[in-house]
Amino acid sequence: MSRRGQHALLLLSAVVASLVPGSTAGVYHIVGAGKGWRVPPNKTYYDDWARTRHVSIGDKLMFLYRSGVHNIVEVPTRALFDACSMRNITSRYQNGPTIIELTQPGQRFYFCGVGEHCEVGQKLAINVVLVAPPPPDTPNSAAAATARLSRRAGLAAACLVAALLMAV
Ligand SMILES: [Cu+2]
Repeated sequence: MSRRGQHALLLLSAVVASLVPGSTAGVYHIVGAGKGWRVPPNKTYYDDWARTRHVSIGDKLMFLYRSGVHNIVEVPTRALFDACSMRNITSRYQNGPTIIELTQPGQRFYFCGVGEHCEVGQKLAINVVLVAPPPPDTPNSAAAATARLSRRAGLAAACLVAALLMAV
């Protein structure tokens, strides 16, 4: 990807982050930030990214990649994840970009099933935590409206990023 493309992606990540209030569920996390979902520059790239994120139930992971170049497989255990083993896949996604909604607490394990991409670090382990309920005095209608707005903004940003990925 060109430098310009990377900068635009970073900018869009920031835009998405700023549109989504931190206290409500439904935050979009662009996996790998400006790099998207690809063979990373180093083996700990996605680990390092995950460490900076607080991911809770109702949030979405956005994997930005081109169909056919990368994919996403999910495995149920750390052992399978560590071994990049596709013997027991629970989900597979291959039409990029992919948005995965996180509906359960606990560890989730994803990696790319193409070639040796997992072995060189295209893998993501993420811990999904329960989010505290909103304070009782929060007006429900306002919270719901905010959530709807966030979702729309996130989707719009995802479409923009996807278009950008195809263009560069
Ligand atoms: Cu890949």
